[in-house]
Amino acid sequence: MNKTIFITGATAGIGKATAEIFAKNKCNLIITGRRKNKLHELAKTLSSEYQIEVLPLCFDVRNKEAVENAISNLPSKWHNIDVLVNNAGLAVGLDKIQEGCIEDWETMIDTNIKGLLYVTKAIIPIFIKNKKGHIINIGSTAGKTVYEKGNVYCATKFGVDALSKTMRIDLLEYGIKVTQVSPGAAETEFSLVRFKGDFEKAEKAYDGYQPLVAKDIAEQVYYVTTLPKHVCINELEITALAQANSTYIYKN
Ligand code: NDP
Ligand code: 8X3
Repeated sequence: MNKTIFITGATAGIGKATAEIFAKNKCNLIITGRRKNKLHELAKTLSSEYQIEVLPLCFDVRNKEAVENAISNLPSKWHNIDVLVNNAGLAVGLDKIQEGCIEDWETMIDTNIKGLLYVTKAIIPIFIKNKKGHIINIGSTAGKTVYEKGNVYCATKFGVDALSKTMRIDLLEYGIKVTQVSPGAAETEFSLVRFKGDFEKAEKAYDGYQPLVAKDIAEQVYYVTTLPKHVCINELEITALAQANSTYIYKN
């Protein structure tokens, strides 16, 4: 039977590439994001190209009621979810702590931590009922080593790291897998969002080295779902060849 994969933040970047690779492998998809047009366009393309079923759900992960409504109203044929990919997330701003913008901080905390928790809380009962499930949290190298001006974004990804580890422990008794996939710099819309639409600044983030692309991460997300039932990868950290961690990138 085809697997069903629930992916948050599938309108761009890593989430979109993840949807594409699972679609290629004949999985049915529930894809989410705030940009309705992009979401519906992707659903249409993937369902016709790969003859799979795709359910687009448009909501903001920061909106607790919207998350609960979307998931509690899933048609029964969509209850057989195998994998949740908690991917929706962002950095907003790159400022020293003393110069940071509180609104930016709140957006990151509300999306990267609280949003991930709302979605996870709504999906876990389905996994427990089905006696199977796999949660894949997209962390970051920023959740392993802090860097200058990374402050609140790093804090949210350190938070995701702690949540991934504790989810793994708490869900042991239900046989639910938890994997954290922690990418380094990947060229997506991430920097454009971080720099609030400033293309020049966004492009500079990838000057002088070859960064990862979304597909590099998506392939690893797919890989961790292909292992035997008794095998769980708890953690994968993936960087470009030129990047050792958050602070060391070899640039020419
Ligand atoms: P993109 O900006 O390309 O994609 C982010 C996705 O998240 C979009 O689909 C966006 O959809 C969705 N999203 C953002 N905020 C919300 C929200 N409030 N509600 C619902 N969906 C939301 O970035 P990436 O693909 O690079 O980022 C994906 C994940 O990877 C993030 O968690 C990021 O922190 C992490 N990451 C990225 C790295 C990188 O260098 N690119 C490295 C390490 C980790 P929409 O706008 O339509 O809502
Ligand atoms: C994204 C990678 O280094 O820009 O999580 O924070 S970084």
